[in-house]
Amino acid sequence: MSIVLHGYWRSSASYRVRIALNLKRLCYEQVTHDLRRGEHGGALYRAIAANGLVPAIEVEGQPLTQSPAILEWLEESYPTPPLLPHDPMQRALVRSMALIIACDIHPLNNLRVLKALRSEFAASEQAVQAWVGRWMGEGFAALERLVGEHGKGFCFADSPTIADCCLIPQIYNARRFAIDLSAYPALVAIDERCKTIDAFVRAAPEVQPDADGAAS
Ligand SMILES: N[C@@H](CCC(=O)N[C@@H](CS)C(=O)NCC(=O)O)C(=O)O
Repeated sequence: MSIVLHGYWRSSASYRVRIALNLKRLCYEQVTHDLRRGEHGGALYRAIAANGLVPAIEVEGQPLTQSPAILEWLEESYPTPPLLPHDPMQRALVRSMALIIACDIHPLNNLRVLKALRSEFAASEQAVQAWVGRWMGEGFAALERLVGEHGKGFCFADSPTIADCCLIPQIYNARRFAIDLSAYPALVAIDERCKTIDAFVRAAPEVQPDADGAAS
């Protein structure tokens, strides 16, 4: 099965998919779209990704966007190792943790939203920083509580799930924005644990082929 991942090294939504592909031990080709240069908005990429955002994958030429949908497709197509528990309520709990990040935090702090705050609403860098911190703080507080209730080393129980695939990139984003993580010790502990797991290490932004270390 040929899988092409369209992404960008610093894109946290692409990072989610890289982690899951690695956990599933799948080979994939990466095509980069430099978000700083607006390459994701061009007609060529829009022909693949109607929403003009990364990531998208192409599976045998069939495009698929939205990282949560991609993670679900991976789980259904490659069930081993599982990234969702077996029990329906437990599966829903894991999804709800993943969606705190993918629905409640990330869309509010996305590049195009921050750009609009600056250019259309005259927000200062200080205001943008406060905005990012506000939504990340609310989401992380909820997750910290849920991990306390359900986690045993990872977001849910004792092995990585799609919630961890979403959490680790969001912590990476938080550090980029210098968000104070001291109120979320359970989340930071998961991040530390994942730094010892090859699938997470190989998915990290700084080791991607398109990583250039520049600010975006
Ligand atoms: N809901 C989408 C979000 C995708 C998304 O927002 N990707 C970001 C990078 S992490 C992007 O392409 N941003 C470009 C922009 O905002 O202009 C997903 O989970 O795949």
